[in-house]
Amino acid sequence: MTRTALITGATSGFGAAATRRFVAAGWRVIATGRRAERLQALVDELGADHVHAAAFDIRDEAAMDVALAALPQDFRGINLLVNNAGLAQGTAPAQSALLSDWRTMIDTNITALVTLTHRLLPLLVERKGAIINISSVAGVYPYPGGNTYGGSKAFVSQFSLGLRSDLHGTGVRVTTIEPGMAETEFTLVRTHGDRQASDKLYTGAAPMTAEDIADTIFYVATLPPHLNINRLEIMPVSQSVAGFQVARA
Ligand code: NDP
Ligand code: 8X3
Repeated sequence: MTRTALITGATSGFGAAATRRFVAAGWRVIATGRRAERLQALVDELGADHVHAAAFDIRDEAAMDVALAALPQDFRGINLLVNNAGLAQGTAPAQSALLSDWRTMIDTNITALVTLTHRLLPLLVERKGAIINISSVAGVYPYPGGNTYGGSKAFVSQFSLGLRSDLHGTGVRVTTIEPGMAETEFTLVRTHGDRQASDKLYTGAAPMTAEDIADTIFYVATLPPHLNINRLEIMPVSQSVAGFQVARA
């Protein structure tokens, strides 16, 4: 039986790679994101039988409802929700960060994620489906400039564990994936479009690729139904966690 995944943030990075990975395995994918032309390119590449493009700003609750109501019949039986859309904005310390950046991260990484999850939970329970939430190592380990981004991802990880508790006995699986550094448009977005800064971060660092994370998402989604990975932390070998810092007078 063909299974259907709704993957948010499919216009780029992990979401686009995951869309390709799931379709290659015969799934149908509802691909979301704001950049409609990129979603259309996925439809053109992978076929309208396999990909349905739903272009909307995930922070816009009314637009989300319109998109869900407009799903074609073949794409209505959602088995898997991949909450991937998200972003970091800024690398400044908290005391000089922009409040508008913080609000954008909270609205996208937290509020939109819980809203979509709330909308789809009844269907996922009915279908004994699964939820995969994309968190980050930034939600587990603090680093300078991580402030609200890390906080928003800590929410995602803890929300996932809470969902798992509440969904006990329903057969619905919930996993949070906590990736480290992966080369996508993430740093371009974080730096408000600084290509040099993005290239500098990844050059020579052997970061993970979007395909690495897509494969991980697919692995989690296709485990035997009696297994649930609660949280999965994954980093490139080149990245590790450093210790404490001490300020001296
Ligand atoms: P990209 O910037 O390449 O992709 C982010 C995706 O999120 C895009 O498709 C973007 O679509 C979508 N998105 C962002 N804001 C909105 C919005 N308001 N409405 C709809 N869609 C939105 O980054 P990644 O693929 O790297 O990031 C995917 C997830 O992985 C994020 O949650 C990120 O925090 C997380 N992550 C990334 C890591 C990394 O090192 N790359 C490591 C750990 C976690 P569009 O702009 O078209 O709307
Ligand atoms: C982003 C991962 O390592 O850049 O979520 O903080 S990292």
